[in-house]
Amino acid sequence: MGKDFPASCCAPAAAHERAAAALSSQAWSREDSHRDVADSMVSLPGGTFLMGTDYPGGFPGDGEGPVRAVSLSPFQIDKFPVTNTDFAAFVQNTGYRTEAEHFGWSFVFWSHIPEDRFDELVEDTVAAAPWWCKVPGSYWKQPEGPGSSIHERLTHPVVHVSWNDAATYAAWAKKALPTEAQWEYAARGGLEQKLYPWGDELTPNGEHRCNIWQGQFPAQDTADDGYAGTCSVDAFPPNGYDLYSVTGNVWEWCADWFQSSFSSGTTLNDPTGPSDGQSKVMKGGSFLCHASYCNRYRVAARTTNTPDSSASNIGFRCVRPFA
Ligand SMILES: [Ca+2]
Repeated sequence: MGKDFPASCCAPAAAHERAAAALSSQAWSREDSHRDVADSMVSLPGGTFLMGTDYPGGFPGDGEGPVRAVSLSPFQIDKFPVTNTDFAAFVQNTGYRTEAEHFGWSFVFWSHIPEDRFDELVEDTVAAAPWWCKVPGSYWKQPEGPGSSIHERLTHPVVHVSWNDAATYAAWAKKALPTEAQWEYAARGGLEQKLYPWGDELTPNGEHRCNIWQGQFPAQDTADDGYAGTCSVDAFPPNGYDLYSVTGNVWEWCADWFQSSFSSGTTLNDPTGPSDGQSKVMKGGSFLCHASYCNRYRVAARTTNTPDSSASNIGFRCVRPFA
């Protein structure tokens, strides 16, 4: 499997039939939280930066290049991806049910499903990416389906949230999803044209700086970085702008519709992407990204998924205009 393999390694797209929406109340107490990282935002001055990459080890088909100048107005962005604690507060306040709940299932990575319950829990797998399992009853609060919980993962990023879910949360929080340009500018942390939020070396001085995959994908994750699956949003040091968990851990939804061709002509001001499309941009890579298979944990890397898709490695963070 080479680098031409489609983005289904990153996160599978769902072919959903719309289900009738019905609100339900879900009990939750914020006192269950170990720590509250909600509403921690950083203010960024904006300005002009170089977006994208011409790095030869990237994925030209993803539209990572060419490098182009982008100018941004000042904005604020969450230091952390939205956590399970954050999302629980939203659900408690609004009674919101995610699309995974409406559809009755989501995608779970195969090795996170208990071996002795695999046949019971898994309804189907993705033909082109059989490590993605359709698990009825999996959603943000039951990340591996019935019998699983987020109890020990309250400071982990929420997962199994679709783009539509993320946008609804953002509106509730009086925020918005970041444009891809905002996300990438913030992720770069003030560095120019570096591969990662901290520089060009994946493991400086042998230290892991993000939660990705080690070992043989998809058979064995040796978790040399300390984690197989998601980890707490503050498990690794922040970048130069004090943003945590920028690369690895979970993919993060952006506001933009996906396109794969850009020009490098004139400086773009506050670009928001195409006016319509089929799927949304995701940035940052996830705990499934691996150097030999999907090195999309670089700041310029990108992938895409349909707005109603969800999986166990997709989350988000929010922005708001500089007040
Ligand atoms: Ca890991």
